[in-house]
Amino acid sequence: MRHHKLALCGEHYSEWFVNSTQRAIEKYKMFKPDANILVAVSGGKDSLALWDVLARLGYKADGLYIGLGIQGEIDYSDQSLACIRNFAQQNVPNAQLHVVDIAETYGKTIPEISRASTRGHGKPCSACGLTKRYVMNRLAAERGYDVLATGHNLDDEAAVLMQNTLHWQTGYLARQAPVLEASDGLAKKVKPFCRFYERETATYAVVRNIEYVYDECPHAVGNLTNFYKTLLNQLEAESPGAKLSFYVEFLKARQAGFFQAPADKSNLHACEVCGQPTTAPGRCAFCRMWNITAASGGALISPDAIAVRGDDAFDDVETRVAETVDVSGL
Ligand code: Q46
Ligand code: ZN
Repeated sequence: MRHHKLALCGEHYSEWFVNSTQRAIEKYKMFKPDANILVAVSGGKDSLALWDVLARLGYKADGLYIGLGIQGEIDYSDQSLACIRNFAQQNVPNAQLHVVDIAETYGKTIPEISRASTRGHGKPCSACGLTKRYVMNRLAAERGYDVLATGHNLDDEAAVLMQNTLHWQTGYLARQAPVLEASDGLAKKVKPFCRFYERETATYAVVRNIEYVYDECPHAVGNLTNFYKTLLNQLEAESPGAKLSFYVEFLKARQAGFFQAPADKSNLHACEVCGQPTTAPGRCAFCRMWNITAASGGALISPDAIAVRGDDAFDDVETRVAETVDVSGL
């Protein structure tokens, strides 16, 4: 770790990583020791490492996997779920894993709904982002979680920061933070790894023998965020520590009040179909994209719609239903 001037063996690296995460949790007041945490897991190194670290720190942290139905050359979604289930059995045996399969729950995969809606525009990322945000918020609220944790690392945050800065998106800059407090029915969101370089989370995953999906989602290839990551990596190679400084100094400026969020929250109201907060009149963007109406059933993710699975759940990797897996009995 050049920028920290540290050289550690595997065991001490792991200890340093876990302790640094706890310091970030405390520094940014992410959650208290008794918080009920929902970790959004994709099958990649960051989110699985995060779930692992939170469990090792003694937090009560469950997982949420959203099956997007993205295959590509590597069967991306199936591989991701298999890695997550394997990880959950071995590393967090007392936790729960919620699996929401989008095609089973809403009738189409993400690529299919993207093609069917005007949000497609070639890549399904817009439809995907909207759907993931919705499902995460809604499941966190319906299952009574205090906070939603994601595995965003410093490289992710710095790339988004660069993108928003180059376009002076002051509203987005005001909302880019390690902690977004709960408001108007939206879950509190935290990013405990926001100060770790991507190579640091990857090293932790390797040191802990965590098997994760190495490949990115096939739709991530060539996206703008990756372009900014490449630029920032060039900067970092010339000036070690530049990424961390860019992000941390931004957080200080933000804290000092340099960026103001637009006061659009006052326009939030409940979607007339699903009840989730929205600024759109009538139905929220999610219900409109998925063409969900009161007549078509409305609340598709509800505690009743999620079956609690027994011990055989992990034998059925092809399961396509929204489910909650209790891994404590394995
Ligand atoms: S948005 Fe786009 Fe990601 Fe969804 S379709 Fe894949 S690349 S997974 S973070
Ligand atoms: Zn809605």
